[in-house]
Amino acid sequence: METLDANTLLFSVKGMTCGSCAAHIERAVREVPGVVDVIVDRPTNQVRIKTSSDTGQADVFVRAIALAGYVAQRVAP
Ligand SMILES: [Cu+2]
Repeated sequence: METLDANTLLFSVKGMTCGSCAAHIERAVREVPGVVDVIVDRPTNQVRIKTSSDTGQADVFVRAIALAGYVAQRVAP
């Protein structure tokens, strides 16, 4: 497993039931400015988001994922 760098945020997301949920979340997160990469792992319900700057972004992603219809909680770092 790769290590988390300073600009990578990890979230636990509730409500993903299929691949289109994962795609839906990925699309919503990619619309947030500053996102470099998004990995949605459905088996573990985790969403890993790599950004160009970590500053104050966690709440923005929680909101973006909520607007897509899912509940996200930051788990790390
Ligand atoms: Cu689904």
